[in-house]
Amino acid sequence: MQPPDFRQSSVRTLFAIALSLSALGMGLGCGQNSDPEAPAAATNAVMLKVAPVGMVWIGGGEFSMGGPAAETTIALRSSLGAGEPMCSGLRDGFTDSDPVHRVFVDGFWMDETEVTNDQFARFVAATGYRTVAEHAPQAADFPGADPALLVPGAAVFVRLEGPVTLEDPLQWWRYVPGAQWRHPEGPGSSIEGRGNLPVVHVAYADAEAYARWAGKRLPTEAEWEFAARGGLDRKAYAWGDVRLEENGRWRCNAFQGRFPDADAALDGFRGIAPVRQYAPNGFGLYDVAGNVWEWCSDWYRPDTYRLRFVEGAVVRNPRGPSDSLDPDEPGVPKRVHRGGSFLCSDQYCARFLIGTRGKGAVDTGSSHLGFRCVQDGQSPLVGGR
Ligand SMILES: [Ca+2]
Repeated sequence: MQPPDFRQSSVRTLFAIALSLSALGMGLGCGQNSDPEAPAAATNAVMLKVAPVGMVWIGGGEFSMGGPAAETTIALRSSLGAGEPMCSGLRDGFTDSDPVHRVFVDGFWMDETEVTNDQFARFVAATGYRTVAEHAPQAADFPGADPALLVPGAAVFVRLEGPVTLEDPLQWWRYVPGAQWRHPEGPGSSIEGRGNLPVVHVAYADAEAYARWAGKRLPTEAEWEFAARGGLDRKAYAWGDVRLEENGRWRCNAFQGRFPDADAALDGFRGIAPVRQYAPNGFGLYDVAGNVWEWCSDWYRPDTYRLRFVEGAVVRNPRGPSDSLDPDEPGVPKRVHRGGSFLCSDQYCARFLIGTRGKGAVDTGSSHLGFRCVQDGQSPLVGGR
């Protein structure tokens, strides 16, 4: 039996277990997180004349969205040794990112990197914002729970001392009381000296709040993929069809070795890397594969691409379905994640493949999930997109 993907679980699952509750599917009750001190939404209608700091212009255009191609999946599957664990997508196909279809997106600005701890700290200092992970779960959402256990916290990837079977991700994911963006591994950990690392433990509302404050917004899934492909068409990765390592040069921060206990860190990093450690893609964007997952604004459904596919048609500026449905956790509202994380490998989760998709409950941050923002505006290019 192949392991479930952590993307199929939510912090609800982790927290319910932490409370010894049979409360799967019940909310933490803090997903709304309407901080009265949060700044009002900023308009995105400003017509920009110069490049916003830390952003690059992504000229709009048409592209093939989704994938990977079947031959890529087959080739990666065959590259794994007999009996070696295999990413469920490689084994069964990445069904939720199929079929590949033509999409057009207008131009936009995009953050060169994932939002860092330093950047998020400036937002919090300016607004007093408190993230979802800093709010205690509401007793009303966990009837019968010991009030002493209703404490703020977040899902943390914990390092194991030896090999485990891969059926149960709760062996390496724990709900850690006190874990939040300032304390990524829990109380006692800090972001001191980690200002240039992507911020983590951000729920969707947290990412949205930051984006509003910054006068930006979160990307649609189509914008994210168009940008992440960097102008390459129908390629497996953001850098083309070559693998993650070529002649000793690594392309992104992922996981090498036996998952989840023996990360060989051949790419230079065990865990999250600072931003800008690997070559940017063709549009000048860093870390669109690996490092941390990134929130997109689309609701997640596995049938999105199938429902909007029309042979020969081009879908313009899709914004995703009007609601969410994940058959693995019905009733849990989820948004799309993209890009994979430092935990990705062909053995467990190969979703650093650029066309593939992730998903996550909107009230769930974790220690391998961050975001970057986009901003509407006008092309800085004379006479062009
Ligand atoms: Ca790594």
